[in-house]
Amino acid sequence: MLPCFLVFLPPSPPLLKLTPLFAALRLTILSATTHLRLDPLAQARAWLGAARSIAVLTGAGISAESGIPTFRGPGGLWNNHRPEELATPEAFARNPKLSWEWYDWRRQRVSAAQPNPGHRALAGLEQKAAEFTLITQNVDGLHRAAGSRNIIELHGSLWRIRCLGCGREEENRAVPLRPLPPQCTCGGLMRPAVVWFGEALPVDAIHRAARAASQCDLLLVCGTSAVVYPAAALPDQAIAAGARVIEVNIEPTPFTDYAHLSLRGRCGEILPQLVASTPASESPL
Ligand code: BV8
Ligand code: ZN
Repeated sequence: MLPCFLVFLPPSPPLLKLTPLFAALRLTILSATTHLRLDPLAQARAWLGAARSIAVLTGAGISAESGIPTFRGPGGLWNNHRPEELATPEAFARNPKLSWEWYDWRRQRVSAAQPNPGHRALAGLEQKAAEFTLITQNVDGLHRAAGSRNIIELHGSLWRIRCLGCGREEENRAVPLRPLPPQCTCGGLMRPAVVWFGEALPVDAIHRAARAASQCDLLLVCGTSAVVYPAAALPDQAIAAGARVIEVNIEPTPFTDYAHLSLRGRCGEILPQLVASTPASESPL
């Protein structure tokens, strides 16, 4: 990056002789460092407006303003159980009823919640962008409820259940879900159709996500602590492929130093501002 102090170096007397040359140099530096001066939100809008292909990666933070506890934030704990303890095949095998009571509690919280302005802003952005892919780690289904369409649910959905016996999978929106644990018509035990820690992600989902991240012009990373893999590797893949990456989070994350821009604030406040003035994408980046 160009040493910015150069930008503000007043022309010293000897340099006056070089005035035309100095002025030209200064102009070059000024134009080359334009991006250093636009306020971050304006810069983000400019990049978003110029992007032809946009991808977005979201985490629990985007649903926080809908009243859904995040994994690592306040209220993340359930009955003194850390989510990572409950979201595992071992926890389910140990006590399927306890695991289902947690998922049924989360389904009840989500069914009482509404998408927030952050979810809706992304649904609006999808309408404007020439190419748009929404990659979410969330299993709450609030992006779809907000009107987003091209969604990759990397970690599955709270609203689908799968039989451990015959493998049959179905959509189930019963709230509360009774009896717990639910049984399949084959008599098998049903589990939530989510990806638990230690389990592989659906191959199709992770391939589509990796492709979207490495082919986009701009990746928005919203409300994620960026610590759970392989999802947390997607921003690095986007940067490696030459995309610009903008992070939106109320606090810094392990990814912040790598982002081209990190906008500090709540998704429900920043995303509407970001998307509102973004023109429908015509020009390539
Ligand atoms: C796998 C579904 C292998 C279930 C979930 C050591 C190093 C690297 C990796 C590993 C390792 N040890 C183990 C692993 C692998 C592990 C992993 O990454 N562990 C982490 C903890 C280190 N990954 C796995 O196990 C994956 N599988 O690796 O399989 C394999 C391969 C082949 C064959 C067999 C096996 C599976 C990972 C998926 C697990 N399932 N969810 C359920 O939901 O019940 S993960 C779950 O946790 C979420 O989906 C999400 O991914 C993650 C939580 O992260 P976030 O969404 O970011 O939420 P968090 O609370 O952490 O942060 C919220 C953020 O929002 C914060 O930054 C906060 O500041 C911000 N925020 C809050 N409010 C707002 C906001 N921002 C803006 N606005 C606001 N209003
Ligand atoms: Zn079955």
